[in-house]
Amino acid sequence: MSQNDLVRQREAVSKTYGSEASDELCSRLRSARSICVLTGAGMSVESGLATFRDPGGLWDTYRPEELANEAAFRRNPALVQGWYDARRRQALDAEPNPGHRALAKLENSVEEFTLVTQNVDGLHQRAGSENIIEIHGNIVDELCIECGRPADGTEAAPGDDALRRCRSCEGLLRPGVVWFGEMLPEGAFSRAAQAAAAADVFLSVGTSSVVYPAAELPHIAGNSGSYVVEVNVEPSAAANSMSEVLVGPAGSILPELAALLIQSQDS
Ligand code: BJW
Ligand code: ZN
Repeated sequence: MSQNDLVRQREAVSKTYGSEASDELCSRLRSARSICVLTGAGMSVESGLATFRDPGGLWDTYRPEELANEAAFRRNPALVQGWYDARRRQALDAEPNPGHRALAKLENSVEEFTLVTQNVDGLHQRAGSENIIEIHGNIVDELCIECGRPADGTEAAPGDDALRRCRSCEGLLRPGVVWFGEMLPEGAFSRAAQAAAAADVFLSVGTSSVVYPAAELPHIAGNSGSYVVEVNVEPSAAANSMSEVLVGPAGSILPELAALLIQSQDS
């Protein structure tokens, strides 16, 4: 988005844009019984992992249609397995950042908390979050593309064609993530939509809000009366429909939000 687009987008709406929570958000957070958070790739930038669509992101080199769908995998399995192997190693080597840890703290400070993540890197779990719905799967998992049998890790030794295959049927192993055109894990979206609708405060963190059905969640929350807040280094495609937009890195803003809530409970 150009600087002019950004200014126009900011002028077009009357809501709060800033890096600090408004008084309204402070009071909504303090009285919230239920909080739901949706996270995207921006959440893990401060852990050293690239986003998809930002300059220098994962799709600067390959377009999504070359990698993140079943047809691409069948066309060039070595490329796709190799790309996911590299990303799996990066995810396992990365550490949760202060934003991940702040969400884990938030979970312990409110009666109901649901974390819906589009991320496949497992960093929320490693930061201590518990009630997590991984709507796009997890990069650590692998399964057979033909029979669905989960890999057990012993398939790692490459065969003649250097591709990992299923022990039962010799089918190719694919990552346990959700590609374009595929259904989300069973029940995952309906549970996420329920949590969004029940939330007093809904946070949309580090996502461009262009991939569906995840991008519906802030609207579901807003239509059910939630106070819907975006946390992003720049306003996303959904910024206009937010109650408030906090512009800045998740690793700084989320710890501030968690501190607001925790301090108010201590006093
Ligand atoms: C920071 C930051 C910092 C940076 N702090 N912020 C309705 C309308 C139109 C299309 C569809 C529709 N419904 C379904 C579709 C089709 C499709 C879709 O959405 N297409 C659109 C792109 C047009 N959806 C699907 O196919 C989904 N399935 C489905 O709907 O099933 C039903 C169905 C089945 C069959 C036929 C029809 C329907 C599945 C979607 C799967 C998405 N998969 C991917 C790949 C996962 C595997 C992998 O990891 O490789 O998931 S795509 C990719 O995008 C990945 C992400 O989870 C997802 C979202 O990206 P995200 O997280 O938002 O990242 P970015 O890079 O886009 O944004 C990063 C943001 O961070 C930016 O805003 C930065 O500013 C910000 N940021 N630093 C805070 N420090
Ligand atoms: Zn198989």
